[in-house]
Amino acid sequence: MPLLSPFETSFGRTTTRRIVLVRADAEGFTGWGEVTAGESPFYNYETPETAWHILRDFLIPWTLGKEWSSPGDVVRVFRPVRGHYMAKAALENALWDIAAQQKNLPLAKLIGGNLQEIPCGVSIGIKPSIPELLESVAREVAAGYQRIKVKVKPGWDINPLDAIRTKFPQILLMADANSAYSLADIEHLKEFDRFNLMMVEQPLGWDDLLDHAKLQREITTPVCLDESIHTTDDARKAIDIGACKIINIKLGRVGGFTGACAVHDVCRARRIPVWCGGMLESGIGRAHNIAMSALPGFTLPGDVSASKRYWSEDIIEPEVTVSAQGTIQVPKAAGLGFSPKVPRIEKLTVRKESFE
Ligand code: OSB
Ligand code: MG
Repeated sequence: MPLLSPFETSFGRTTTRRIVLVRADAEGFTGWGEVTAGESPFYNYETPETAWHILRDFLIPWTLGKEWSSPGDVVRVFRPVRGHYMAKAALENALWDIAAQQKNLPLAKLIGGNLQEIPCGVSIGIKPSIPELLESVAREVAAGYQRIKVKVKPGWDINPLDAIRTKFPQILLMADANSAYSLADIEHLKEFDRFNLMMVEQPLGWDDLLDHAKLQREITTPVCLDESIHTTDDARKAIDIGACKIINIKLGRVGGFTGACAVHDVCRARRIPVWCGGMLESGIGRAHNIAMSALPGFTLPGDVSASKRYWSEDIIEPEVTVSAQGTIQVPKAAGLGFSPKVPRIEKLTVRKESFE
């Protein structure tokens, strides 16, 4: 699916998404899940190809033809596969979609989410120039988004943040570095403190906790972890050593709804706010993100935004829309609450494999 405009982070530029969808059929119901891995192993080690392999050769054979009392039961069965959280999440989440339809409940309700609407922010990529960045911020603020996140990297940080703060002194603003810095940059990162940022996301190593704790002791801006958090153990350790004050939860990165709810619970018990991250998802992953964001600990605006920011035409109907107040309504219908547009999905399909 070609993105309407390229999205650039400290690790690279995405122009077209290559997405693996999982369709699961059980007892007359159909559930959908999305592998949120990037096209290249630059955010984490997973790609659509690794997910295809792990799903085809391990997770699907272990799931097919079995009886499950809850979709969360697959987590235990998937455990022998180390990591590969995004592959696991796609299949587990498709089963959650089925379970919600079977129980005639909105997916958000089934996982314990009660929010009727969720607060939304946007993630703005690295731009060719500061005027283009400011134009983009102005457009999203005017659209009503409650929080602006900008991608930063060495050479694209102080100046863009300064320009945004000068023009928009009041907005909720944060920066995401996707692991572009190291502890050697600590004096430089201290300069971020003057921009009154809500948080700085994953400034250091993609799998690091300890250095983030050292950094957090030296800066006033709260550190938020993204890449480093996959499990409740990761979250507990990060919080205990002071590596972060906020956690971004991505369904794919934590292996699906069971993991996401568990990380959410650990954070909530320790009064660590969480928010829903995004991976440039199609409507299917986006619908799952909306359901997750209805959990009570998701108190900060997330990176879940309108379909039309990404796609000329999404693969679900209705498309995801955002109100002028920067909120998305959590669907009240059973299951995902959005219908996959199967003919459009078929048209976009370049490879398909069925297992019975
Ligand atoms: O770090 O949050 C991230 C996109 C791809 C990979 C990593 C990240 C992102 C985003 C985009 O920030 C969020 C979105 O709009 O989906
Ligand atoms: Mg991030």
